[in-house]
Amino acid sequence: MGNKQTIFTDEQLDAYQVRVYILHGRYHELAPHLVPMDYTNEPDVTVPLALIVSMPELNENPFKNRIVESFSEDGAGNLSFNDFVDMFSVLSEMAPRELKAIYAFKIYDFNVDNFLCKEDLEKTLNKLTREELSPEEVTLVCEKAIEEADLDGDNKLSFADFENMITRAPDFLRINN
Ligand SMILES: [Ca+2]
Ligand SMILES: [Ca+2]
Repeated sequence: MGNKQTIFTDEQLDAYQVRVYILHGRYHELAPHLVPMDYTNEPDVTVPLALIVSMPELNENPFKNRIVESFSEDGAGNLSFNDFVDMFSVLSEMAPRELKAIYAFKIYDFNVDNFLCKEDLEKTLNKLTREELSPEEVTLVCEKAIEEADLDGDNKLSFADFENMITRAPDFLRINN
């Protein structure tokens, strides 16, 4: 975080610091027994997934567990304060599209093998549509999506294939609702 000053204007930096300050208050509130108020020495603390997903921003989100897992350095959903800040930055409306794409890919990769296979996409589509499509429709849409986006023909989507897919179907970037 040391080079933020060179990337951001003073005004943006102030806004960033205020946001981090507010987020720290909320991080502390989630687990007052774990999280100290004084964070100047960046203590080695994490808050478990079960507490994070109870937050109003995530509570109703069908991807909540995958979102938290994707931002946790240990992969199991325990978030350090830095992970927590990163998560809210990506979920914010202002997040750059490229960053959203990177995390959407991680979130949809349910079996964490760095590819989106048909099963990953089916789970994703079921969640995005809140189970409103029939299993046949889901299979059809996912087969079609892979067929159209799969640039190297291995029948699964790498990140490059996924970027190809979201240029046609930007709805796949709506991870925050
Ligand atoms: Ca996968
Ligand atoms: Ca492929």
